[in-house]
Amino acid sequence: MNQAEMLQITIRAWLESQWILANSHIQCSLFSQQVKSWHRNLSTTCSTCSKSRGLGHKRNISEKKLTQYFVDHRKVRVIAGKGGDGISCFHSEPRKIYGGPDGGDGGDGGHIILKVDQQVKSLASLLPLYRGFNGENGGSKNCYGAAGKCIYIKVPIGTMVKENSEVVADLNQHGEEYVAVYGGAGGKGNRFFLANDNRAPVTATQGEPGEERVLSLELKTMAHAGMVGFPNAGKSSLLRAISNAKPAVAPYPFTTLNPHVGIVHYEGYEQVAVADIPGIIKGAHQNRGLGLAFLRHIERCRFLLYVLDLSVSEPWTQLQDLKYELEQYEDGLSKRPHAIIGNKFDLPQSKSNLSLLKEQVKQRVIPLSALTGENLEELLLHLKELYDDYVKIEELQRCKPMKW
Ligand SMILES: Nc1nc2c(ncn2[C@@H]2O[C@H](COP(=O)(O)OP(=O)(O)OP(=O)(O)O)[C@@H](O)[C@H]2O)c(=O)[nH]1
Ligand SMILES: [Mg+2]
Repeated sequence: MNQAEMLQITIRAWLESQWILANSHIQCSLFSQQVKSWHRNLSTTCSTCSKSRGLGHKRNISEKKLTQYFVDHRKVRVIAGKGGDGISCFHSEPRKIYGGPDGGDGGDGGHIILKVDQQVKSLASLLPLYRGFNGENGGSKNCYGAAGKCIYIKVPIGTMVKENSEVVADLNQHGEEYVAVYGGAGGKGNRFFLANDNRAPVTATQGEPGEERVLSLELKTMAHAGMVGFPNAGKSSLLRAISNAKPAVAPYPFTTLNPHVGIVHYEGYEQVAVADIPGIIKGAHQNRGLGLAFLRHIERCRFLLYVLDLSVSEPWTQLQDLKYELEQYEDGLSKRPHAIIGNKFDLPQSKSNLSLLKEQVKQRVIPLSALTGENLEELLLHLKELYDDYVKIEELQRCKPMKW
């Protein structure tokens, strides 16, 4: 082998080694890309990775937006389905000319039913008009038409149904149903009219139209305890302190525009529902302020928590005014089992106001601070006592106590 051939072999070997090196580089980069894509795929499905990435917390809905979602009054027009028509026809087949009447009946129209669903929290999803399904017409060969399906309208617990301002139904239990309108009966086919004196009837009747009603649905908050107080007394702050509910809190009146319900958990899985009812003002029974709309919610509560602002002078006048408003709205409403709460006990002027309040009011007053959490235990224990008394009374009257 001469020198030139030796040089050629070395160059070829060097080129081959370079090619292998380049190839392995390409493969490596392809592999690393593959690993990256696996990682990307894995990271999207892996719960720990997604946790570490920090999913954004769902923001609380503002009170203003909540007002759009929370609807506690709706007028609906409900029209049940029409019954299907019966038909008139005669059976005929080869060698059987006079087969007799065989027109089937029409199917009944579908009802429209209000059904309580505890998942539904407001009347916002209700439409202004519901039309039921019509029944099918009857057919030849004695075929009956199919009945129209029922339409179920889901409503929240505590829905009151009124017609011409008269209460026609009060729906308080999960799963309870109220037939708002009945579907029309199906018409009769001519087979129905077959009789000894009429062997070939041609009569068939039409289906009846479905019922039609205009109903107003009103939602009354169902809770064991209802917090009643003037605006800014600290009702929402108190509800936040004793439950997981998150009503808006701000240093101006009428922050809360809708009732909020919070659940207080006790031992043995007992749950007491407490409602924060928007502020009542003097003249609320004449529809001043947020007015009658919210007195209606108080009516449903089994016992009341009067929340007074101890930082304001003469706090007993708040209690008198609140009781007066409730009494004007409904006789005996202010006398329901109740507790009197003196809030904002942490403020300096509250101490002297509390002793004055105790002189004026003979009942027990629970001083506390929703802001600092001072003396909340006393309220929670008293709330349980009120709840236990309510359950006992319901059981004595052989009624089922409301469970949340
Ligand atoms: N110092 C002090 N401030 C409180 C206490 N409780 C509530 N506040 C303040 O009082 C103001 C009104 O509180 P809210 O809880 O919004 O009062 P509310 O009764 O729900 O008011 P409306 O929703 O308007 O009816 C807020 O600025 C609270 O921070 C308390 O115990 N101590
Ligand atoms: Mg409030």
